[in-house]
Amino acid sequence: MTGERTITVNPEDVKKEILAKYPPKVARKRGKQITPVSSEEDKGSLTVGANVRTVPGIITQRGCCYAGCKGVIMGPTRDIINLTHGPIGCGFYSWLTRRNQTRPPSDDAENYMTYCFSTDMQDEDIVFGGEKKLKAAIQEAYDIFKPKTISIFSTCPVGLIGDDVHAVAREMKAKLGINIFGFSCEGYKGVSQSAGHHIANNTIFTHVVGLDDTISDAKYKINLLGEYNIGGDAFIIDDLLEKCGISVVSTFSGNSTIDQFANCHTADLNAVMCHRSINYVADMLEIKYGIPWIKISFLGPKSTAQSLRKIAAYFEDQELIDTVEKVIAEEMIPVEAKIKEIKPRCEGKTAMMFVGGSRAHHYQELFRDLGMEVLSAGYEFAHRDDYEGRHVIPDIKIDADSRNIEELEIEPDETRYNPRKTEAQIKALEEKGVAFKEYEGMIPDMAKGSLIVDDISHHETETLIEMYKPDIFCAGIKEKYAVQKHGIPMKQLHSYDSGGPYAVFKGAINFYEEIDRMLNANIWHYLEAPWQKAPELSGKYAAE
Ligand code: CFM
Repeated sequence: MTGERTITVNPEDVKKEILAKYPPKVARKRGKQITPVSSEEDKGSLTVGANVRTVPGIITQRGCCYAGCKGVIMGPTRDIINLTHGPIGCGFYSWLTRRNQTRPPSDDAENYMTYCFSTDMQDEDIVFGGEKKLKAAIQEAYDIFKPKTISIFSTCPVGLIGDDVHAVAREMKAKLGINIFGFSCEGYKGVSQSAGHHIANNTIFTHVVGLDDTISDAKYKINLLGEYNIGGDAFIIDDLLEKCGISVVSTFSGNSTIDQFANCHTADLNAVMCHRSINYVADMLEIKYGIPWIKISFLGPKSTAQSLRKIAAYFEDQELIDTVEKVIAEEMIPVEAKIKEIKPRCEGKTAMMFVGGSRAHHYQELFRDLGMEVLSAGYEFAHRDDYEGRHVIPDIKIDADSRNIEELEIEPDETRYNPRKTEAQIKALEEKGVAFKEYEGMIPDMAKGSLIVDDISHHETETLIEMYKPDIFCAGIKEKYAVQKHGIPMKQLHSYDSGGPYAVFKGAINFYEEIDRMLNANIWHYLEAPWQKAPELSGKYAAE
């Protein structure tokens, strides 16, 4: 799948060097999460240990369950009052810290994203219980804002003292007559924010999806799952889809509203962008309502074109297929021109990326477009299927941490289950290359000589940098300045620093320009310390 091999470092050596610093027990554990890609042929048999506890004492980049639920999945939804039940720090640190943008239709439309709602638990609430305070907070939020939905997020202490947020939600829902529900997303659940994604998926599916059966008369209706509008990505994806004549019923959850979720079961196809965070909703929508899902990616022009073609092929309408081809041809002109301009300045350079649960894979294409090689990549909290492909799901061992996260038993809806395609149609489409319910993961795209590292630590990051010497490193704010101190440009792929959007064709152009600017900025030449330039002083001890 990948082009010419340019990697000269032996990934086995890098792994050995990383593990050499650990005590044997830790080395054994970490060894399972570090996978050298030593040959093209063996890629099919590689495994990457993932979704397991971080070793205590190792500095991880992971977040907590509450962060995955409140910040990631529910964060971009503007018209729900998201109330954090807990000490103020949890609410404060998840307040607008992710660059998910929103565009309310008018100035007076509901938009609570700029507010930070919290019960601000104090010592006495921990000792005597916080339910009363929670009820009062819901009442207060209702009195001031009159929202149509309030949701409650549980933090660690709430689970430890046993406040029943669901009972409070039921009581206040009956009292106020609006939709109120709670998330059991205590920070300590699971091993990372991934647990919070699953809990958010389950809760929204239970309390919101299916509440509004209105079917719009748009011809091609899809849900965009796993796109969070960081830096405005969802805005330009929406523009592109509109240009093609494809309607988005609901986005989970970039630039979204509660009404979109309520109505999402009326779409005819689910297009899944970030598989890790939202595959549960995709599966549940299929089982309950009969909507098939396909994996797509709008990061990189090739993936964008391929994703549009898949969506068009699914609807089996020549008019749509023709429009999509026309749009791709048009959009590719400036993309190709930009690649031609920038590639000579970036070709042969190398990159590394360690991000969340999908971008460390999706962003590789944009670097390859510029003739760059990806030396090493990994996710913080993805599962084995995000590395190895969904075919490994039946082999994944369920451990105590995952057993803690509820799996909903979903049945076909008695009246609304409506398979959008017959089995024969699905088979015919699969023969044409439209794979359903399939994600092949990161491994097929990794080059020979590269190294995959799951849940990377600071020590491992530094060893990789020293041995592979990448030209650019991509991760998040926690790594940014440590990496830059090595004299290596660092691009944040979570927040995009202050840049973006980077999705679809237009965003790809922004990304190429950004990488060019970062790689070729003069500043990096001035980073050599005087003793690195001048010959070292040599001397002798008098005693010798
Ligand atoms: Fe999905 Fe995301 Fe990601 Fe993610 Fe995230 Fe994010 Fe991410 Mo930061 S939902 S897994 S929990 S694509 S916030 S928008 S960038 S770690 S790679």
